[in-house]
Amino acid sequence: MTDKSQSLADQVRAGDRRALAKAITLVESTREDHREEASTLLEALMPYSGDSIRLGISGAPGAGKSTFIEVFGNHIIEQGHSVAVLAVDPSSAVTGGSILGDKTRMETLAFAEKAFVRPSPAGKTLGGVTRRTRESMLICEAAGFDVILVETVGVGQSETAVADMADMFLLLLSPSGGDELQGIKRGIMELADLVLVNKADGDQSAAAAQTQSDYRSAIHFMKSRFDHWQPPVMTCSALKNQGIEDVWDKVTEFSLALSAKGQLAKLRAQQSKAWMWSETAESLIADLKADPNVKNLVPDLEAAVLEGTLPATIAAQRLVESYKK
Ligand SMILES: Nc1nc2c(ncn2[C@@H]2O[C@H](COP(=O)(O)OP(=O)(O)OP(=O)(O)O)[C@@H](O)[C@H]2O)c(=O)[nH]1
Ligand SMILES: [Mg+2]
Repeated sequence: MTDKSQSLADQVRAGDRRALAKAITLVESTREDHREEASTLLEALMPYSGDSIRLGISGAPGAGKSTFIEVFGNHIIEQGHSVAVLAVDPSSAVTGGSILGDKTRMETLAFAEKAFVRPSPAGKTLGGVTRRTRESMLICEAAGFDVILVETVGVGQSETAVADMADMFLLLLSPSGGDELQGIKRGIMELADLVLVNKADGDQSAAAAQTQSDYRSAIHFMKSRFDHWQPPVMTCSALKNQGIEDVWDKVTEFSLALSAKGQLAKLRAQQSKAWMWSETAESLIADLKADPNVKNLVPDLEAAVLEGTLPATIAAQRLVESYKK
């Protein structure tokens, strides 16, 4: 362990904000020497992580995630907790960082003493972002945050990534007029431990109640993630700050139920194991792609596969064979 990593680890544990931000920047860095430093830092902080409620929050663009997190985060703080907000934002590569807008919507939370709001790095692959987010989560826990909110825009694959690192997955919806299920894929619905219909206010109240009842019937026929938990469907208004308490109560109820049955430890152990394998796969692929022999082969093989003259399976075999030599 280098002195540098150790002293950064100490500062993080002491609750030093700047050290925390620096530590996260370090794990987000793609520089080879930074990776090594990051690993020692993580190893030093690992024993102090894990003592939090990890909550994944997802919803379509405009569902009100940022507005919700602002009021929800403040409520959690009022209950005596401290909250870290991390974002997995696969769209930021395209939009150049919608999270910047988010920060302004989380105005009071971003400046609250017991909150830490971290935008996601822009321009990274989803895999890269989620790897860093998971590590950032551990760092925030070691820094003493006992509630971690991981936010993602619901565009498909990122929900699975977030559910894979959270204890509980909350799906935020807008009220919809009709009875169709907002184009939310069944797979995503099945991830949800709590479905929350936001914007249940003003002239959208009736639509919100309708949406709630539609989802209640839909979810009834789905397999829930945990034996002892039937995902509730609730309504709230982030804008009017209504129903937020009930959501937090449900979250703590879930967390207690999961811990009591020993399911939380089991879930996290499984998540860690899956993480190990996905890390292994990612670094193997990176290593393979950097191999000079492989590099030489790639253009021809890709061209042949694109033209349809070579089956992808055979091309893949050749790449792996040449890597192994
Ligand atoms: N009426 C009403 N409007 C809301 C509510 N929550 C959010 N909104 C509005 O919905 C719009 C989108 O809210 P955001 O919080 O930015 O939504 P988001 O899900 O973070 O959006 P992206 O970050 O773009 O994915 C804003 O104009 C909010 O003011 C609510 O409870 N009621
Ligand atoms: Mg937002």
